[in-house]
Amino acid sequence: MQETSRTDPLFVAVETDVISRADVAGLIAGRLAAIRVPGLLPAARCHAITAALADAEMDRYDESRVFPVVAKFGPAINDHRDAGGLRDDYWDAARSAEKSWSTLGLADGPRELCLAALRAAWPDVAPGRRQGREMHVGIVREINAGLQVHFDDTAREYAGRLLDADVVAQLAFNIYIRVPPVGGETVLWRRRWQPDDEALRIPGGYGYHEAVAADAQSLTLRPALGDGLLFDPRHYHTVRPATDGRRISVGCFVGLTDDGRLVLWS
Ligand SMILES: O=C(O)CCC(=O)C(=O)O
Ligand SMILES: [Fe+2]
Repeated sequence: MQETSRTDPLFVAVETDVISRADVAGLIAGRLAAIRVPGLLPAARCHAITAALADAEMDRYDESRVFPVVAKFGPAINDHRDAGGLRDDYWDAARSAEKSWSTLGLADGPRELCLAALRAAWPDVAPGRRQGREMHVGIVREINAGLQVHFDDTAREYAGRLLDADVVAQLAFNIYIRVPPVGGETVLWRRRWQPDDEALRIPGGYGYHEAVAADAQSLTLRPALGDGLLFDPRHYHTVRPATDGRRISVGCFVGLTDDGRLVLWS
């Protein structure tokens, strides 16, 4: 008998000049795997941000959990998660990131960059709120050595609701403001977490051995400078190491609320 390997025709990326409402809806509905926006941010603006950041103090994700190391600017919810909740030091980190960014002399902060990218598609977009407080939006990450294979799903990672709103779908959004000449690809797999996957967890880490996605259809996306990328982070995904150069992005999570708004957080 002849074996044929079948692929899901819906697990594809669309390329567009501006993110449209239909594409965001399609991504959430599972009609698409990713939305790529080549040149979302002009090269000159990417260079201006990375140049200004050279003078800023970056910190790192908690190195006991996030290895290889990932440098960042601004808080990441997962570094402040405790017993399914968000520790108060998240808010202190958010305030100090905003203060420190304001000294860089740039027109737009990471919050505005993320909001602006989505506003054309979805005018009703705003930072999410938790217990009445506005979440931090826009984390700058330098992921030179790659990521562990992982998924992001706030509904699983936080007890109850992270935000005051009911988030019915979550997306991940990134703009690449510096890209390496080789490596640094984002890989998505057509596979979501299943209970048995826990056997393949990386001890102490945030991710899984790549075998977790073995045999699943995959999509490899190589970001170019200024590109935007939106995908469903419940699909297992990773970033391949940059063998040379630096890979810096500005990104956030995007939630669709039960009343049809988009809310952002980092
Ligand atoms: O940098 C990327 O391309 C993806 C990073 C990631 O894991 C995420 O945004 O959830
Ligand atoms: Fe992720």
